[in-house]
Amino acid sequence: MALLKKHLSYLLWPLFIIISIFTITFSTTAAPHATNTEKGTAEAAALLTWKASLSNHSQSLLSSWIGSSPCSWIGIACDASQSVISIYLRSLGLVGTLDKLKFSSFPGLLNLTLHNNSLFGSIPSHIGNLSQLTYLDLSDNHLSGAIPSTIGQLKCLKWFSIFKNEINGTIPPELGRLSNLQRLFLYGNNIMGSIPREMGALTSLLELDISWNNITGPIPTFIGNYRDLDDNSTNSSSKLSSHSALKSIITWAYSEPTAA
Ligand SMILES: *[C@@H]1O[C@H](CO)[C@@H](O)[C@H](O)[C@H]1NC(C)=O
Ligand SMILES: *[C@@H]1O[C@H](CO)[C@@H](O)[C@H](O)[C@H]1NC(C)=O
Ligand SMILES: *[C@@H]1O[C@H](CO)[C@@H](O)[C@H](O)[C@H]1NC(C)=O
Ligand SMILES: *[C@@H]1O[C@H](CO)[C@@H](O)[C@H](O)[C@H]1NC(C)=O
Ligand SMILES: *[C@@H]1O[C@H](CO)[C@@H](O)[C@H](O)[C@H]1NC(C)=O
Ligand SMILES: *[C@@H]1O[C@H](CO)[C@@H](O)[C@H](O)[C@H]1NC(C)=O
Ligand SMILES: *[C@@H]1O[C@H](CO)[C@@H](O)[C@H](O)[C@H]1NC(C)=O
Ligand SMILES: CC(=O)N[C@H]1CO[C@H](CO)[C@@H](O)[C@@H]1O
Repeated sequence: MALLKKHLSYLLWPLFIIISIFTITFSTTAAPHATNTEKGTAEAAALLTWKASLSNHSQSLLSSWIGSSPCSWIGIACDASQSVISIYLRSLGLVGTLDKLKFSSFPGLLNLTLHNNSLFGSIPSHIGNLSQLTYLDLSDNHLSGAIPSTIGQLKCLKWFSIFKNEINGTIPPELGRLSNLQRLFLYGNNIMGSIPREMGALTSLLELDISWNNITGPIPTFIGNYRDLDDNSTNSSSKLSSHSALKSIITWAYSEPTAA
C-alpha cells in the first residue's frame, strides 16, 4: 500500500480515496454480511423448495418457514456463522419425498433427523453431498428403493438409522467406508442378500441391528469386532471375538416376525 501511494500522481489521489472508501465499506460491513446472507439465502431457498414439494398439510406444519433467515425456523438450527447445522423434524406428520431437498446447499449440515413422518420415494443418491453429516435418521417412514452407494461418501457419519421403512435391494459394500460409524439400524425393511465383506472395516461399530429383513448367508466372521450375537438361526457364536467393542448385533439372519 505504501509503495502504491508513493507512485500515485496527485491526479489519481481522489480516485484512490474513493476506491479506498469502497474497499473499506465492503470489507468491514457489506462483504462478510453478504457472505452470511448469501449462505442463509441459498439454504433458505433449498428448504423452501423442499417445503413446496410436500403435501399441503405438511406445508402448514412448516408455517414458520418463510423469508430468507432459516435459523429461526422450526426444526432448523445454525452455528455462529448462521450456517444450517441441523434439520430436526421428528414425528411431525410430514408427507412427501426427499427428491427436492437439495443436499449440496447444506455443506455444514451435521444432523438430519426425519424420524417418524410419512416420507416416501427413495433415498436420493445426492445425499452423498452432505460431507459433514454425523447423524442421519430417516427411520419410521415409507422410504423405498435401495440404500444409495453414495452413502459411502458420508465419512463423518456416526449414526445411520433407516429402520422401519420399505428399503429393498442389498446392503451396498460402500457402507464399509464409514469408518466412524458407531450405530447402524437397518431393521424392519426388505433388504436382502448377505452382509458385504467390506463391512468388516467398520471398526468403530458399537451397535448393529439388521433384523426383520430378508438377509441371508453365513455369519460374517470378518466382522471380527462383535460379541453377544443374538442369532438363533446359525450357531457361530464360538467364532466371535471376545475382545470386541460391538455390544450387540441383533438377529441379522432370517428374522420373520414369528413370535412378535
Ligand atoms: C393444495 O392447495 C392448493 C391451493 O390451495 C390446491 O390447488 C391443491 O389442489 C392442493 N393440493 C392437494 C394435494 O390437496
Ligand atoms: C409418530 O408421530 C405421530 C405424529 O405424527 C405421533 O402421534 C406418534 O406418537 C409418533 N410415534 C412415535 C413412535 O414416536
Ligand atoms: C443430532 O441430533 C441428535 C438427536 O437429537 C442429538 O442427540 C445429537 O447430539 C445431534 N448431533 C449433532 C452433531 O448435532
Ligand atoms: C425396490 O423398490 C422399488 C420401489 O418400490 C421397486 O421399483 C424395485 O423394483 C424394488 N427392487 C427390488 C430388487 O425389489
Ligand atoms: C427372501 O429372499 C428369498 C431368497 O431370495 C426369497 O425367495 C423370498 O421370497 C424373500 N422373502 C421376502 C419376504 O422378500
Ligand atoms: C433365541 O432363543 C432363545 C432360547 O430359545 C430365546 O430365549 C431368544 O428369545 C431367541 N432370540 C431371538 C432373537 O429370537
Ligand atoms: C452349537 O455349537 C456348540 C459348540 O460347537 C455345540 O455344542 C452345540 O450343540 C451347537 N448347537 C446347535 C443348535 O447346533
Ligand atoms: C456439489 C456437489 O457435490 N454435487 C454432487 C451431489 O451429488 C451428486 C450425486 O452423487 C453428484 O453428481 C454431484 O456432483
